Amino acid sequence: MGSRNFTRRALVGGVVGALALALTACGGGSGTTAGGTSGGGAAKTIVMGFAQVGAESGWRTANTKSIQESAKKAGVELKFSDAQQKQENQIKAIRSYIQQKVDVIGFSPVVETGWDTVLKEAKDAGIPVVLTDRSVDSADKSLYVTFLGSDFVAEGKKAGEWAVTEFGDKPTTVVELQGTTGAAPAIDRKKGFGDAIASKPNIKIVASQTGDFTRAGGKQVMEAFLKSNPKIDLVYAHNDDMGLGAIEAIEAAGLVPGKDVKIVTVDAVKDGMTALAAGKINFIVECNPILGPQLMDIAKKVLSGGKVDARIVTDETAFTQEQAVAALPTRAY
Ligand code: GYE
Repeated sequence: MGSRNFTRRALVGGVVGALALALTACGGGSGTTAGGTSGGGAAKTIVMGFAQVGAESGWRTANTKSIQESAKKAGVELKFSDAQQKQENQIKAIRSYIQQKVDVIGFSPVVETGWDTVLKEAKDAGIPVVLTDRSVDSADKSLYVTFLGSDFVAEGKKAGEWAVTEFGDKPTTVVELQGTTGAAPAIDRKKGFGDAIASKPNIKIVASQTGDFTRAGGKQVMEAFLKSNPKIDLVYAHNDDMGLGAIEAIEAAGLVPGKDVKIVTVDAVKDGMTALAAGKINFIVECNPILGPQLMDIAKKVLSGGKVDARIVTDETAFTQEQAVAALPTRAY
């Protein structure tokens, strides 16, 4: 239970390729690297198609860099596409990877719903799909090999628990900047936060709207929130970028971010951590974008007939201002 074995399609790349794959598959146990059997010159380079969400945030930039760098390091040939946060572009990219007969597809779905058809096409073509970062809501779990990424509900919960500690029994008005509508991290971070403050009727979300995970979106929505809400105690932004946009709006309104209006965000990318260290953000829940090395390991394992867990959760923490000051000098992203 909890793990899956994806049998790779046979005869890909002709007889030589099939032989190389058969060799790696027979090797089975530890120490075997898919496509990396040395000797006999039959090594086959793994080709991965990666369907990325876009370039909407600092988190995404770090994630893309991690995937590209670790592919290079692992000797994986990467075909990369940026869908500009559009589902139709991701579907096109996946279809083109299927047509190109890549060995494995890595995929970070912009929204949760609507993937069954294209995932079925990949499955029918014998191409394993590894979900990274965000998940899909498909009932048929055989449509993908594993989901590697964060527990977004837990992240939202950490943000909410911080709010409960920070504000206690004081009447508190919260505005929420949601991530992309329909995206797993937007749905789950909303839920986790809501659960954490459920027992505190004094902490009220008075407005909640999407800022699409972007700085410009966060700024724009925050401007509107400031106009229609006379007193805002806390901004809960589903990512650092929207929190950074909110800072601009708060300052433009003549208020002091971190003091007059407190801010809690998720991600802990460099710009967010810098604002936290400066006291403009009050607390950040970490979301780890460095998924590349694990993705490459999973691809190799799956293609050599190995088993991988159906769900791989990344390790994460959270930061106060003091912790951000201490962490910043060695922060990689
Ligand atoms: O938090 C946000 C990005 O899916 C975890 O997407 C990711 C989120 C991340 O745009 O900054």
